[in-house]
Amino acid sequence: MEYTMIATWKMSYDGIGLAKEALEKGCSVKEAIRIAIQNVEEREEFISVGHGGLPNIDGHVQLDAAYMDGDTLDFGGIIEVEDIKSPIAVAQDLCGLKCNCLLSGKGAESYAKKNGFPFENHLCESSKKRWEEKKKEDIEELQAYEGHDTVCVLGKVKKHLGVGVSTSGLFMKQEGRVGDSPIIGSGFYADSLIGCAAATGLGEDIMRGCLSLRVVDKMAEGKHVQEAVNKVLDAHIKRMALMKKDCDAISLIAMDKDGNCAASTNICEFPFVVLQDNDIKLFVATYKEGMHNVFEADETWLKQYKGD
Ligand code: SD4
Repeated sequence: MEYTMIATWKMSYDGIGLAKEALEKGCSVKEAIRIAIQNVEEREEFISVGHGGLPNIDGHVQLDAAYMDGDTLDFGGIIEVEDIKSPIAVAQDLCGLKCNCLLSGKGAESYAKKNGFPFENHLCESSKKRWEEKKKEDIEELQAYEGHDTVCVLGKVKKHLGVGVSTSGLFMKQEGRVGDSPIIGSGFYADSLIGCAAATGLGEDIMRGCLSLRVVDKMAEGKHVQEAVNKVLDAHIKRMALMKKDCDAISLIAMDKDGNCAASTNICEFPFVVLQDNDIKLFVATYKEGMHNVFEADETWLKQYKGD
């Protein structure tokens, strides 16, 4: 397999198509991942990433993004940034720096400005309206977890693995709240000698298990990629149950060093996109009565699916 990609949610389908075109012309894994993620970041209809993203409690769209290079183990990320046009582009630019590769807020924004990255107001009418509606609900509701839509893209070109993520994080999050997405080992991890993984869902529950690194570790132990994601998620759910805590929504994607892909979830249905053997397919991971399953989405499924 010359190149392979796997990405979270149906919304990544078009971006993976664009990445495929670039891969056919010989682009790098880093470029392919950027192309796939930027397609989602730019589109207002995808309300949980980039332009038109879900605002925080004060009505600001604050974005997180990260990138990791599986060959060098370099990573870069930005946390809680406002109005950077493409967060993934800045995260990729930071990836490779020995220090200062993970920047937050004002520091990240001034880095982007200094380095010529474009800015644009991400709080468009649709996100403002969504925020105004939600504001009317009581405070209990405001704190409830909503949404589950970080775009995570894993890629492999020849033997080179990479992973990128981009998100507006939780709807109505507190100012300063950091989710798993820009946190290495939790939201993402890549090692070209083993494999790579990424997570979407409630960041706090993902971080308490450092789930992406644990999936890669399972593969290092010799577990098949599908077994790795299922086992890590099941063990985490079980560990949380010991504390009488319900594990909120979590979905994982992973790829091993040979390009075998897998996904696992604890929600009813989690769609994901795979580019393999020159073919792009939409799959759905399911979770029912403790059992994991994966099927390829067909027309009937697509017609009834309401999410992104
Ligand atoms: C977070 N993992 O900030 C993210 C949420 C997510 O958009 O996946 N949703 O916790």
